[in-house]
Amino acid sequence: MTVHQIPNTLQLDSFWMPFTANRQFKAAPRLLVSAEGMHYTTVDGRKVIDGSAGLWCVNAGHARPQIAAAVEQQLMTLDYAPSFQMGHPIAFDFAEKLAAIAPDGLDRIFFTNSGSESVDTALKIALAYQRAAGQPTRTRLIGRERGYHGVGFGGISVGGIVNNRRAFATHLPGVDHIRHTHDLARNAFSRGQPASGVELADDLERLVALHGAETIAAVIVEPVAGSTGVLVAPQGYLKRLRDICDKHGILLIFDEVITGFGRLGTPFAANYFGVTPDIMTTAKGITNGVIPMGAVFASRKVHDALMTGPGNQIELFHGYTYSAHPVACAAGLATLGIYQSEGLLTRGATLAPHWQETMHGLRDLPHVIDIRTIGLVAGIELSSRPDAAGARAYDVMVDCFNNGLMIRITGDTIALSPPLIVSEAQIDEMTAILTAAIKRVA
Ligand code: PXG
Repeated sequence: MTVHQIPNTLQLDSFWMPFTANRQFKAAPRLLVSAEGMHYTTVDGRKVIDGSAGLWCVNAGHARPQIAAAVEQQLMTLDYAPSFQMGHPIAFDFAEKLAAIAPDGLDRIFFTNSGSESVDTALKIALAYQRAAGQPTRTRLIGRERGYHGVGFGGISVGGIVNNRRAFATHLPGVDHIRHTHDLARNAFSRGQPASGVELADDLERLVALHGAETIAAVIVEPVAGSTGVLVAPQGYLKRLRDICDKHGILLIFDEVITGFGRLGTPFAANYFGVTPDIMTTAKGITNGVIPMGAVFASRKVHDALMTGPGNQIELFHGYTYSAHPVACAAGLATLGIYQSEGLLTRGATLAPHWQETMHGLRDLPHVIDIRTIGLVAGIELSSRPDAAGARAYDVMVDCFNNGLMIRITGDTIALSPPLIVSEAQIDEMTAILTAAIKRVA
């Protein structure tokens, strides 16, 4: 792979970086210039093992030639084509192939360009569905505390992370939240689904009692929340949520932006938990992260309710210039091909025992107050320094990076979610770097 020379004149001022402490970063930048397989290479030529699959998206590992070839060929064949009142075969082909691996019956696919757009699309589909189904008073959307659903106004309204909300005063009206399921007192050091907390699903009954079911359109939750600190749904929780939704005519939306495409060792979290939502949002791994894309999977019930009225009318007034972008579809088809030929959508299940054992082996390190594992995900929560929430995990992240491992942090929780091609030896290597970092950081 070519290592690009960074000109000495490289200026960092103009790029206003997303979700980054810009001034801190620019004072001591961490620059990545190439990637292959499980590794990044830094600007100073160091190899860094990818413990986070980029941002939870590079599930098949970096620089896959099949994807690059498919993208190049597509660029030279049909580089762009609209999907409004026009179509191109590769979009239909990709949708059919996604439908074939979708959880039970979620086989109607709406393309977007990101997780945030998938969330906004899913919320809009839910509202449109209720209206079409003759329930126009169902306009209320319910999220969950500590939920992360991207950064659109819909997503931050149903989301439950205070920093993503407090600076932006305007939220969708009528939104409410059920309680989060994180409970260190009862569930610390859980492997897989925590044993306690099924009753937290009953919080939805509380909101039904408060607002009236006839005002509620949909509930959106992450089956496993990633960016809010690896929070796994307790045993029985999602099934109970499903039952309460069914009882009250509320749609259930799973946000599978990080859990989709093999992260838990099953194609989707819906498969892992054996609970099927009405709508599922995806992005990230859909194209191995290499071309922006997202997709919303809807049930026939939801889709068909909107396929009414005169045939010449647009059924859903929604879509993006780049919905079903042909190059993204090409990347997605090639990605799916790799997932299937290499068994990556279920490989996490094979690796999970080693992963779990290794990660839980860190429990006696200093400051570790919890470890949570499921599939190929781990959250390692550190106690916070007094008056400096997040600082300890940040220092661990920097130490890891300087010693050859990329991780993600949120608050004082370290999140690991490597590409699904990771070997057991690489899991051990990552663990060794992380162990040394946690020991070094006071
Ligand atoms: N829903 C969920 C559940 C997500 O995790 C989004 C929506 C938004 O996706 P886009 O593509 O609009 O960013 C996400 C994104 C992290 C991290 O390190 C997580 C995300 C994004 C960036 C970093 O935890 N999740």
